[in-house]
Amino acid sequence: MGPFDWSDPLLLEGLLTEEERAIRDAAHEYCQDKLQPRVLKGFREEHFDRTIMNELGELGFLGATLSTHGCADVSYVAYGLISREVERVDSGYRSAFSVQSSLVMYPIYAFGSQAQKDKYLPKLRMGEFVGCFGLTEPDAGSDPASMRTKAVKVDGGYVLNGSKTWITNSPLADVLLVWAKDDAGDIRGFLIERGAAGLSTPKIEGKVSLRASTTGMIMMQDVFVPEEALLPGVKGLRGPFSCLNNARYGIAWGALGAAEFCWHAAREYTLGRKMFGRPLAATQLVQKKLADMQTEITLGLHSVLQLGRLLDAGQAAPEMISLLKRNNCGKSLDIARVARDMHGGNGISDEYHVIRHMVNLETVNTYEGAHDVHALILGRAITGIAAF
Ligand code: TGC
Ligand code: FAD
Repeated sequence: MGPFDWSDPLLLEGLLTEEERAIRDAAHEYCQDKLQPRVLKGFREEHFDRTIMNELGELGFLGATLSTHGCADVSYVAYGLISREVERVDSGYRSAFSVQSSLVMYPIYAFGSQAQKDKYLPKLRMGEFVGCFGLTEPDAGSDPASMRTKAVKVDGGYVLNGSKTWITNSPLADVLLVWAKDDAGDIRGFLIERGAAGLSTPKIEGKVSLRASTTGMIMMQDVFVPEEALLPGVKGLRGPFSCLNNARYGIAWGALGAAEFCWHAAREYTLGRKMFGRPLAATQLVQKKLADMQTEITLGLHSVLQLGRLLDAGQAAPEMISLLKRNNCGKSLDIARVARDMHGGNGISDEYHVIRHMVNLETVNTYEGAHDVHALILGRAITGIAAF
């Protein structure tokens, strides 16, 4: 029999390639050295530091799975490992990484014209431009097919009217990918640039979750965009959902990074904290909680590694992504809540970080398809009946 590593029980490390380990190590070092020291201020002041995008760009992390315009062309597993390291610090920082990579660069790469790719990908890759993804509307969240935003064909382009809400980075974005219905009622993607007349992007204030990430609306009143703003390569919900596949996969890794932070923090805290004359970690209840966390994190990590390998081999199905987005977010949220409890009163202080992860994971469990909506996607696959 071999040795047992409590922090990597089923030896995930040995299943990664040398390149994946190197990327993971670079991401870990950057996140711990440069992001962790900034996160408390960002969270307290509800502020996203824009320079983080430039830093992520310089490291080659933005749009890293893409293979043109200087992008790094790394495996989906490597992309997941970066996501895990970023979210080990904060889900809001991982949001910025996901949106730019999977929800803005990927659709331009997959569905854009050559001119759109040449114009936007180099700038987005370096974080010189920030992008955002506008799908959700005030009355169309889980059911984006019911969106009201319209793009009416006019001479030389389109006129857009409507509103999007809960849009990560919309107040900062230089380029906004907005999904709207055309004259035929088909959903199409439009790249709107900041400064377009009739466009505004108010910030949503007062979030209790994901405070280190900027979230806003996109208001469009007779916004004219030229013909070249239309993403030519896709029509229908397949467009936004194809992007969501990638982002949801990254979140399935990322949420576990936050859970790992909480698990390690709970272990250290209960080893150091003495109550009734002995460390809390010497009690059966605490050890059971730590063992439950270890078990769920380990199962989640190995599952998402397998999913990454399937994506790299072109064999993944959207339902597989739903299964793990749902499981890993839900389990991570449970772990963060238990870790918060194990810290006692200190657990509600942001200086211990667990409550920040806990409130962040509430959003992560909801966006990119709410926990129950992914159950319904799986339910449809199991029964053949859509129960939405
Ligand atoms: P449905 O009939 O299932 O499908 C319509 C068309 O879309 C195709 N499709 C997919 N294509 C690729 N990948 C997928 N995962 C796909 N799922 C569906 C499908 O084949 C069909 O194509 P076609 O050619 O036959 O028309 O559509 P529905 O309206 O019944 O969908 C229901 C449901 C619940 C599955 C869907 O609406 C859903 O997933 N809702 C959740 C909404 C959501 O996830 N919103 C996310 C907004 S973005 C966000 O949250 C970003 S947060 C970012 C951050 O900060 O990290
Ligand atoms: P609703 O759809 O109203 O759902 C409310 C509840 O009802 C949920 O629990 C849901 O599971 C449940 N429910 C819904 N339908 C059913 C059903 N048929 N049966 C049973 N239960 C059901 N969107 C973007 O487009 N781009 C972004 O960048 C983005 N960033 C976000 C950032 C933050 C901080 C947040 C909070 C959200 C963001 N979103 C973004 C929006 C996010 O995707 C939506 O909030 C999410 O899809 C859920 O939609 P909703 O909020 O309208 O909830």
